[in-house]
Amino acid sequence: MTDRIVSAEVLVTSPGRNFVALKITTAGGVTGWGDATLNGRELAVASYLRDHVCPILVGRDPARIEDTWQYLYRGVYWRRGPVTMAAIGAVDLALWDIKGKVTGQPVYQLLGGAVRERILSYTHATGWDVPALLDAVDATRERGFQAIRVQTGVPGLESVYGVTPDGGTYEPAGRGTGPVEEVWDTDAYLRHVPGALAEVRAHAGPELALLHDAHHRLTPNQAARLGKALEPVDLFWLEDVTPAENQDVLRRVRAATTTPLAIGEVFTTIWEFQQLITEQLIDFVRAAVSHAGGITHLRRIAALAEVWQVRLAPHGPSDVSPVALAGATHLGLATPNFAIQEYMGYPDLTHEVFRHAWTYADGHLHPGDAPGLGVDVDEALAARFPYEPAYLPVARRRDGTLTDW
Ligand code: KDG
Ligand code: MG
Repeated sequence: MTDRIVSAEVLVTSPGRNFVALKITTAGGVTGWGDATLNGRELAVASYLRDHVCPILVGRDPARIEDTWQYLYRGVYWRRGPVTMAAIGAVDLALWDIKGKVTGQPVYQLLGGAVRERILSYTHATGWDVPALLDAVDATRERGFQAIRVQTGVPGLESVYGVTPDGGTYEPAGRGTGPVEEVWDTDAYLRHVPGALAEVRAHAGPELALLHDAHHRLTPNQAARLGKALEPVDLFWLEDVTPAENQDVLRRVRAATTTPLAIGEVFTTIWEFQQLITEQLIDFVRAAVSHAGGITHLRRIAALAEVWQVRLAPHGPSDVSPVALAGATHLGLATPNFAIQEYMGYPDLTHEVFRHAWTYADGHLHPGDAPGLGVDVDEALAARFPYEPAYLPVARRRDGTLTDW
């Protein structure tokens, strides 16, 4: 018998950081959860959903996931963009959750079943100076991680992406009424990072997978130089070397270095990945299941990538909620060309609000076998933590010019 959607509600909560969740309920009494968190712009997606998407979901058949995706993408005319795609992603995740609960299957079974026993994950180790970074790498290995993203401070700079000077947990979105302004100096970064990462490799030995994120800050020529300089470090990947809107310039980077490149955490559709994949300008696709239109669309991006031997490595920082992380782990378990899942981790309160079947052990994640995505939201607890204004930082060069953060 055909079911129908009777309500779609947006929940904005801040248990340790801001999240936007979508709850879809069917006439049959089944609920599904999606993640619509867009770091620093949360309320824009909440409004897009509440004001424009939720009303037109009511009455639709929740089983028709692909048709709903097309309806919200092609049917809107104003397609693409992070707000639209995060909203579509939330609906898509919630509908897969519902389909899993209705059929009594974990979502990975609906995607064709497991192609591996568990999925490799990486987390972040940071140190303001190299000795602190080496300690952080050791401590992270003790937690079982076999793949670690390493970021370090840069002499002469007071703040650097991914690192806290006091060694505390790094969270990019600062709470407050406006963005923090950071001073950035690419030349200082380029002078420091190859040597620092070489020390990490010498300390860690050859087997540990090391990753590094340049966070969109280099010119193509600088990226080519850095990639070459890092070849002896044998990185698993170098991430977001350039702001990749102009993808032609990446040919220059690719021609200069064999250091593997990971790009695309800010991309939201297959069309933004098309050139990067078909010209083999990247090795890893970094899109998040929440920001890139849900499981339905990320699966399609992975299928295109598979043709060109590019692998899927979804974005998974603290701003990708435990609901979306669940979606990524189900997809990762069932996708042959999945490579690795970022797992930055969450504040304790976040785990209490989002109770999840997915587990972390020994450097790997597993989605669990609960029907659907396997995440339940404690709505009463969530209501105790209302939205708090929070912004990602902005970066300026030493002369005050605004640059990419
Ligand atoms: O919201 C911004 C973060 O998601 C981003 O800075 C994290 O680059 C990131 C990463 O690779 O985790
Ligand atoms: Mg990144």
